[in-house]
Amino acid sequence: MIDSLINDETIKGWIFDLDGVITDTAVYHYQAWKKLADEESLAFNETINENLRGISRRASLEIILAGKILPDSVMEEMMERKNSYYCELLKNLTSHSVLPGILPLLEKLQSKGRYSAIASASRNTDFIIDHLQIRHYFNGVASGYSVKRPKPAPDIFVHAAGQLKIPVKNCIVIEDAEAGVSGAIEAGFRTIGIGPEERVGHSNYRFSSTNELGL
Ligand code: B16
Ligand code: MG
Repeated sequence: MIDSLINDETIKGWIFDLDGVITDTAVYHYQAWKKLADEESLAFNETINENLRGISRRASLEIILAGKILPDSVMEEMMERKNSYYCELLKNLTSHSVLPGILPLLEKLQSKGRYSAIASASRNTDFIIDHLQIRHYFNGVASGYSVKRPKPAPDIFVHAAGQLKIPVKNCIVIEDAEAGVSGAIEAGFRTIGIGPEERVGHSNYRFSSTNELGL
């Protein structure tokens, strides 16, 4: 199925989510949030972590706080602390940390003359793509700094399509998060979901894992 999408001349722009599609930093997010949560005696486990997929740092903290109201300055300090733990873990990323199937897909797209961009909620996007050594595949990079409204707002995908100068209807978005797929659909993109039916079953095309993208 992926080959027919690559060969589809109406799909000129390919917009990739980062965490969960290009690399798996979710495990580092989990470890960093867990450390913060333990320090603050807040409940945190893998199930709560699953709800943080694709959403912003602030929205993630709000979920972990579970209704607890704190001054903005305290929240800012917590987000910074979590990010410092996370950035320390990100130093483990290398060119081998790209998920299976992604490099063959990026190479095929490049050889076909398609354009690719990243659309990630992460403010660490540049650091991550440089550590993965994949920047040369992309004609655009949209990150957590590019737009005001985070996913599930469609803004980041529209921004990435704008960087590629390709209309939304001629782009496809690859996402692992429910919020990401919903945002892309709202803007009129075609979508490829990576993951289980319960999470990304609303995408146009679905693959259980990135492995299947390289076939
Ligand atoms: P940061 P994506 C998202 O990346 C993650 O999935 C999400 O868990 C994280 O909270 C968000 O980036 C912000 O990340 O704290 O590094 O700015 O899936 O949109 O590539
Ligand atoms: Mg993601």
